[in-house]
Amino acid sequence: MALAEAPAARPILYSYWRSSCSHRVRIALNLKGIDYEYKAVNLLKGEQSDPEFMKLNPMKFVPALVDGDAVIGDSYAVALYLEDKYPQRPLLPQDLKKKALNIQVASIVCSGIQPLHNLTLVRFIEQKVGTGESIPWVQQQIDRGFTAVENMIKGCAGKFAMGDEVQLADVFLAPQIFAAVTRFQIDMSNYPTLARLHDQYMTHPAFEAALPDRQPDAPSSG
Ligand SMILES: N[C@@H](CCC(=O)N[C@@H](CS)C(=O)NCC(=O)O)C(=O)O
Repeated sequence: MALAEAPAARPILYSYWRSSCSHRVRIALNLKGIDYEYKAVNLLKGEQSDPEFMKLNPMKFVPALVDGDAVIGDSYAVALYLEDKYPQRPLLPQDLKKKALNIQVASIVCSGIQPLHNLTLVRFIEQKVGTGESIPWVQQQIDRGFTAVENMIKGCAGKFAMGDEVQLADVFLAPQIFAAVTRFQIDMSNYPTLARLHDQYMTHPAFEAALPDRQPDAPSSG
């Protein structure tokens, strides 16, 4: 007699509602149709420095994903892990040049833009340089990155960044554009392609369900 297999436990996402890095992972999970458990880590209360959480992410950052015995504390690593483990609804194309372009856009967001406006850095500027001084700094970093990405994708973008299918570049661009518009007062008229993508993302179900204000720990939620 065959024994019934125990159902696999759902992956657990450690996330903060407003974190753009967590937002990326929520989009990737939704696109791949993966049901997951949401655990909130309140960055403003310093819960990222809790010793238990630091076992999951020694950098004291969200997100972290726990999938069985896999513990991954970086959004880019999580996206690539999900792509390999859950090949349904691929995020990376077979075409090598298009794949490299996706990875380049994702890298610009996660190493050339977001780290330059993360909470630690913004707090440091506000304390050491002066109140309100972080905003022009953040805007300059986003403008620099968006100028590069706009030029890179304007010739190949369709409905989404790389054509008419959602790909990895979209997973990284959507949260960055959302933060630029809602938190950092970036004038998106300078970036017509990115502005158009933003409108697409706001109405796509997998992206919509990942929006910050739709998360259980969002102040407006529930
Ligand atoms: N490279 C990391 C960066 C993670 C990161 O910067 N997370 C931010 C939120 S988007 C964070 O936890 N910040 C907390 C802090 O700066 O104390 C990733 O992509 O996951």
